[in-house]
Amino acid sequence: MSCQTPCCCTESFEDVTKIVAPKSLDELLKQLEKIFSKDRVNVEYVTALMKAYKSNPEDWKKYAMMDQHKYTRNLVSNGNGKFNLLVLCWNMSQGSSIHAHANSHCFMKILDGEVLEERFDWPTDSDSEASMSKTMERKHTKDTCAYIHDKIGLHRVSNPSHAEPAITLHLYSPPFSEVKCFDEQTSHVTMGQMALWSINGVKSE
Ligand code: CSS
Ligand code: FE2
Repeated sequence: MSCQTPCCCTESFEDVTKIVAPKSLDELLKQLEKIFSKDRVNVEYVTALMKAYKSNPEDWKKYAMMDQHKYTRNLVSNGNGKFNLLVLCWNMSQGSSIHAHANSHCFMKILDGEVLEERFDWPTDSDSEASMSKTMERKHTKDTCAYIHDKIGLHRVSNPSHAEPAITLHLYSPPFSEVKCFDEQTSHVTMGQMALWSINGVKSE
């Protein structure tokens, strides 16, 4: 059984004070594989571990493929089936829709630039045509790590800069390929595909 409640895992089955900062993205991935081989997810520990890795473009540049029209998802690893690790590239002013996370854990570490996260409540009635209510907005800066789960709410992520791209590292566990997307004005739901722009540094067809 994996833990379904994001905030219940503060027991010290992994001790945050004993984190050894990963010296590279590869090292981070190895530590993540070990952690996620267990059935429980310690949100606090994974957040701290992803934060402890100091972003080095040499590690992730092969995954950083930008597109002019839409942000890209670039698969780094499928985490032995336990998680997907992706580099997302946000060109100037690009952003996601408002979306959920298929009941998975979502960790987002900033590798370069800054992103804006806007959080929303789940609509109470998606047939009501009511606009969605924003609960929070926050900028995330380089080397910080954010976390969200459906139990916390919904969010939209964007690169607010008109001058600099932003690069983020996302871990989704369990992995998923479809997400619920929401229209801000009407709360209407559509399904979105988590299409991959590249896999292991190779552009998808
Ligand atoms: N879930 C979004 C990115 S923000 S977590 C996506 O992959 O499109
Ligand atoms: Fe998200």
